[in-house]
Amino acid sequence: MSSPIPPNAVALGHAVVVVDVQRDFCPGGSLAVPDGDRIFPTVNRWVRTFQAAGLPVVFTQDHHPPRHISFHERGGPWPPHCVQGTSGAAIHPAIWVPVGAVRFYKGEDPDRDAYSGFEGRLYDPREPDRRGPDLASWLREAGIHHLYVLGLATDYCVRATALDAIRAGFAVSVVEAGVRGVDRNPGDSERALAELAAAGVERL
Ligand code: VGL
Ligand code: ZN
Repeated sequence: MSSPIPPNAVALGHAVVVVDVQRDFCPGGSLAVPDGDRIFPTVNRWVRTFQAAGLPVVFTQDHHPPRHISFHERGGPWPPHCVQGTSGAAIHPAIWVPVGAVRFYKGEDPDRDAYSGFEGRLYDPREPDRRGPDLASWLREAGIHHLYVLGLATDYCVRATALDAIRAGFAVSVVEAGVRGVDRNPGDSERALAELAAAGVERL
C-alpha cells in the first residue's frame, strides 16, 4: 500500500493540507478523478496522525455558485461541480474531518476560477455567510512553516496550491500516495509533480 508517515513530518510548525477531497471529485461525482478514492486511506492516516499530535489539519473546498465561469454552460472547461449547497460540494463521507479542522472555501466568485487553496478564505460554521482570513495569513498566524499536501486533483488544485505555497515562502511536501489527477492529457499529473519538484516541493 502506501508508505508510512516519516516521523520528522509530525513536528511543531507543520500542518497537513487536504485539497478538495469532495464528492464531486471522487468516483460517482460529476467531475470524478480516476481512482480518486484510492487516496482515502492515506489521507485519513495523515489527518489522524496530525490531529493526534495537536497539529493543524486544513481542508480546502471548491465552493462554486451555480453557473460558475468554469462550467461548460459559460464556455468553461468543466461540468458543474462542487456547487454551493449540493451534496457534491461536501467532503467525501469516507474522509475523517476531525473536530477543530479548519476549512478554506475557494471559487466562490462566479466570474473567476480559483484552483489554489491560497485563493481560499476561512469558513466558520458559526458565521456561515462571512469569510475569515486567507490561507497564507491563517497559517502564518498559527506558526506554520511546512505543509504536507494531499488531495485532488494533482494536475489542477493540488498543483496550484503547492506552487502558491512555495511562492508564499512555505516549505512544501506533496504526499504522492495521497494525490490523484484528472490527466485530461495523458501525463499531466506526472508533469505537474515534476514541475512541483523543480519549484522546490519535496515529493514524498
Ligand atoms: C479542480 C477542476 C475544477 C480541483 C477544481 O480541485 O482540482 N479541478 N475545479
Ligand atoms: Zn472547480
